[in-house]
Amino acid sequence: MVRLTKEQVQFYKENGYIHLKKLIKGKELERMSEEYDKLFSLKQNNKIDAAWVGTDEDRTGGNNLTVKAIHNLQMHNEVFGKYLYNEDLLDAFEDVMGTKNIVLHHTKANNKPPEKGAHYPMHQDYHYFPYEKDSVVAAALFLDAATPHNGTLFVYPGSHKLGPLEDFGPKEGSNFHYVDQNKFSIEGATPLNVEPGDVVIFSYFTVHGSTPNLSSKTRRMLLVQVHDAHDKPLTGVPTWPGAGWVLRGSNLNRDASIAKRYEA
Ligand SMILES: O=C(O)CCC(=O)C(=O)O
Repeated sequence: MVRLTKEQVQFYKENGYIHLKKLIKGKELERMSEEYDKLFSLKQNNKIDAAWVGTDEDRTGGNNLTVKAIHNLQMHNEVFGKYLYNEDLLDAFEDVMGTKNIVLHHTKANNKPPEKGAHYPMHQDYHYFPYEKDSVVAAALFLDAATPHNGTLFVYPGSHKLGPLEDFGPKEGSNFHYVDQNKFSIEGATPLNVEPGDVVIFSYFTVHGSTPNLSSKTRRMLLVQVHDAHDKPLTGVPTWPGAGWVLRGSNLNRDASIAKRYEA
């Protein structure tokens, strides 16, 4: 059990993110690392290109930079499901979210291949899944050390206080969402130099992104997105497998009627 200190909680409140060093370690980290590699190797022929390069159609052509992404990790291997119940992770979520009732939104692994790992433009996750009480929080677990040279995460400290920013993606003909790249340039952002096992927790309003991976090594990361059990989506019901799964506490609002039994 690793509860956040008052100073860490205050840092999160001020900055919209917190970098937790070596939160995941030992056998758990080793197994996740092994299963992550096996998964990407097994699925290499599936369509998993997810690079953000203008329009959606551009994703697999015209640019040799790519990110490989696999969603719903808990549907692939038990280690990822067990990770969702990691007490240290849940303690950290509870401490920054200020609730004991935490449910899953979705999971995703982003794999930036050596020499051609694409960047992520600066964005807020809010635009993908807005919620009434804005309780959505992400945890990025790094399986490899990452620096600005191999595509680490960059954040704009304090940007979570700005609320929803103008969404530029759709204006520019893309289904991706991103903020004004001149106002929120990657050069002006703060890089988080991470080591394997480090977790960065951030609000869905925190402006973040990453540089390309031009190094000779893969940069592996996986994301867990959660929200307060008693918060509601502003746009439809989430359809990710496992969405709404209670990770800590309980969900008093969960509808138990038979008619709703197939709903997330
Ligand atoms: O993988 C990265 O570097 C950034 C990922 C990210 O921001 C996202 O998937 O929303």
